[in-house]
Amino acid sequence: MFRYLTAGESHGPALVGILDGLPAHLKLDVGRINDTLRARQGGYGRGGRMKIESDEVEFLAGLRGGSTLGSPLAILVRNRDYENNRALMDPLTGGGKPLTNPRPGHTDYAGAMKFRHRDLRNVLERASARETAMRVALGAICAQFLEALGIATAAYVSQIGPVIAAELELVDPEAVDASDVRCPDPAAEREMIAAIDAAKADGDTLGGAFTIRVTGVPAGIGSNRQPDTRLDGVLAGALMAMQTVKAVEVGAGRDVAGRPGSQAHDVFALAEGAVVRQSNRAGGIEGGISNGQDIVLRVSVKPIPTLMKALPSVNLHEGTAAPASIVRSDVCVVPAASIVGEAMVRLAMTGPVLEKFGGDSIDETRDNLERAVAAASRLFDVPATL
Ligand code: EPS
Repeated sequence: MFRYLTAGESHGPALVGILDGLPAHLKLDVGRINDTLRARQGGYGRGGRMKIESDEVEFLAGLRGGSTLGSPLAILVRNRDYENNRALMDPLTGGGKPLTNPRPGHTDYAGAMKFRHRDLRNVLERASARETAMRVALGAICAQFLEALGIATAAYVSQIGPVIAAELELVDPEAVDASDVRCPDPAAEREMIAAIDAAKADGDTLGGAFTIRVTGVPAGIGSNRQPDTRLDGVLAGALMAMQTVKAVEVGAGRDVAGRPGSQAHDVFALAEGAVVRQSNRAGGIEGGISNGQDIVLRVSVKPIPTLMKALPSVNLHEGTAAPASIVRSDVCVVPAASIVGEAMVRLAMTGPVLEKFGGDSIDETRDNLERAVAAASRLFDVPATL
């Protein structure tokens, strides 16, 4: 069984992660993992924290000579900002003036009620999106596993606030990397940056959306066997389990609600003896199973809840009306969220891929995949008389 866990507070000593179930002999390029961590730190609209951090992964277990051993991987990303917050966050002696005014939309209030924390810092430290640095590191490892099987992900920002970019089928990763908002549509990019500047000047924040495409996915990943084995449920669940995410759409998504059936599906046709589709409204998944087309997911995120022009709140200690706590934060995290979303998709794909193809070494997994794909392509290759 493939699984992972993360731990770590935003201003504690480090983030840690365990990834269990990857096959042996997968050569890992650590430089590429660090490149992805750097990409998460970037994006127009980020706040002061990212100037302090310089995220890099350290391997503690499961890797020898750069290759996986088949044992659990244990990794660490240090929080440089811990040095500035030792008095607050030291695991043995940490403490300080409590935060008392919950931010509407943040975990502050619900978490305080749940854990009976009188200091909201005890909630926000784990709720902070700082934690996603570890998800990105773990996802970047899974990316190299998936890539060894020909499966890749690409993401781009398709909306920031009211600015919506042109829908793209083919995304050039270099154009995404070159864009400050990870949007390869230059006209939309300019408007997005202006929208972020305006929100910042107003003490406000902006949400948006990003699109993720998974290519090279063989048919047959996921299952209609049980609700929790359906691939669309697994992927949407993983993406909804990110801070700020409020909606996930697969393929044509919400649009199909208003279409007749004749315009909602992807009809079959034959081209040179092969089964083909002319559209991908299903987003590559039918009945919870990948159908061999690209998987396409659109993810909508809310504006982050820390506003410099604070929203109305209450002081929970004094029982008085008071503005929400203001802590250092970002104006817009959509570009960073697109990197985290890609990580979540990579993590969420890895389990079902391993369930389908198995393998204790990467060669065994690849052999199994090749055999399964070849067998599927021969499935209807029978004499017409049968
Ligand atoms: C973040 C780290 C945080 C915030 C932000 C994202 O750092 P700090 O709280 O020290 O400024 O910049 O967190 C939030 C958006 C949030 O709601 O907590 C990061 O590493 O992505």
